[in-house]
Amino acid sequence: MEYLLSSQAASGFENLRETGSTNRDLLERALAVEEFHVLATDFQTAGRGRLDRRWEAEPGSSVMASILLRPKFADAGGIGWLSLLGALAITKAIASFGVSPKVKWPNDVLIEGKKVSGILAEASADLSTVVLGFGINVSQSQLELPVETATSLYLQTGKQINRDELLAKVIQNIISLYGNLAASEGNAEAAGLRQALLECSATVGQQVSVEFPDNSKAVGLAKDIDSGGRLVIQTSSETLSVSAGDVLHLRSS
Ligand code: BT5
Repeated sequence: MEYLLSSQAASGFENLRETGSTNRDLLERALAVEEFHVLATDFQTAGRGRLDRRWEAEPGSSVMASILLRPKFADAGGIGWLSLLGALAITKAIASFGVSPKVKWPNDVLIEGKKVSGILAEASADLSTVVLGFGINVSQSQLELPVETATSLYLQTGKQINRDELLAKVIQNIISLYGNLAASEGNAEAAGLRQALLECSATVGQQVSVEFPDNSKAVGLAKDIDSGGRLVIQTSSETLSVSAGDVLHLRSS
């Protein structure tokens, strides 16, 4: 697969036919590459999700890539926005192919309630670098997808979308949204990022159940996303700001 458009959009670009994880590879190479270097692959044998979960996709069926960022924000809250920034960049890119995606906090892009894309932001040990990795399901049939809750752009549009064109748009959107966030010193409100995200949020305004990494749970109304990218939940007894957890959208009865 040729990635001509994508290589023009990034400051440096490599596509590997196969690797373990583009996030792992780019973190290992963090000191050797420039900001906005992109590593893409046609197949991952150990694709990572959050909390040791897996990202799985058949060879050549999806966009899988990671981009290197070196955030130096005066407002430390900006770091907490990076996976949401990635989700917004993907949402805008996908919308240009005629679908209506939404962002599910903290790192999913959904079309009609099904997951078409997942984002994983990982920092280097010295915190100088953040690698923003993303998988976008492009050409899979339902049988080729790893879980029932997943969908692909092919299933949603009936069209085979060019992966280079899609990845180039995502890279351009990430660089542009990140430029605004950096110019606002990491303040997502001043950068217009918070407003743009709220406009396509599938989560804010919903009754949700949140499962925390320690397996405890909270149920309430998702009210807002705060300056650190945390989900603000109103439960029957308190207001919680959640920085990590899995959200289940509850149907209103
Ligand atoms: C994510 O984690 O959604 C983040 C996925 C990030 C993947 C990219 S690919 C390029 C880069 N390199 C990496 O190694 N990773 C990044 P999480 O929210 O934890 O969701 C993981 C869950 O999504 C799994 O447990 C499955 O239930 C589901 N899943 C796995 N593969 C999927 C797929 N192709 N489409 C939709 N859902 C999937």
